[in-house]
Amino acid sequence: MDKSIAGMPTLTIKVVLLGESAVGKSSIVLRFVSNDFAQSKEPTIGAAFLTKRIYRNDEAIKFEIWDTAGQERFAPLAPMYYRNAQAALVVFDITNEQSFHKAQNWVEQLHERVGNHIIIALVGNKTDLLGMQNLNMGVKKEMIEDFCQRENLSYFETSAKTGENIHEVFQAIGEKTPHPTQKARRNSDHDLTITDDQRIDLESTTVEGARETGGCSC
Ligand SMILES: Nc1nc2c(ncn2[C@@H]2O[C@H](COP(=O)(O)OP(=O)(O)OP(=O)(O)O)[C@@H](O)[C@H]2O)c(=O)[nH]1
Ligand SMILES: [Mg+2]
Repeated sequence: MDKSIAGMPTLTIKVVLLGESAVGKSSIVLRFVSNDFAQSKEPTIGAAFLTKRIYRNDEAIKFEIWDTAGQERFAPLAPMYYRNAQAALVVFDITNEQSFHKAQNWVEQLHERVGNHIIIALVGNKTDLLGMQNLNMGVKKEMIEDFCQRENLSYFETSAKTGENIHEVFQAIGEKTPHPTQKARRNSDHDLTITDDQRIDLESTTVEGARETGGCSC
């Protein structure tokens, strides 16, 4: 059920998820949008687009989410998705140091190419695995803290599996985004927008092995 209330001002926020393959980007989105989790999930091809509304006081926040593919062959597509985004979730797997270094690269790329026009949240996902791992195998806390301080980032630890902190990450982005008065669009329910449970999978000709944009699969 679309719970949007006619006439309610809606702040639309474009969010992009970036990070190495298999860190859990799609799982974070799935948990946020549908409160669901899939133990074995196919890697994303190109990117997926989903939307989700949340309600805060007397306004709605509509997240337009671009869930990018982490496989290296799709990396050239990323600027297309982050260029117009207001916020980025840069995700790594908290048990995998290599994925943290990749996240650092994404943050540096965003700062270089988008400057301060984008809100960045660093997300360490899969906290549910921490107890099961040898502690030495996880990403060192000091390393994360140093990086966040240096780059002035918010940091969240999440588990798409248990749902820990997933809603909080998006809520924090909603709070950090400048208020509607000048920037946000006020949409009525009659606007031609994509509703919460529709999704588009994009596959681009520019990438080897991928096909032409498929359009809406709804
Ligand atoms: N234990 C655990 N597994 C997770 C979590 N999040 C994702 N996974 C698993 O990790 C695997 C990869 O998850 P995806 O969400 O597909 O990862 P992705 O970052 O979207 O990967 P790409 O689409 O290839 O970029 C899947 O088998 C998920 O079930 C988590 O919080 N905890
Ligand atoms: Mg994915």
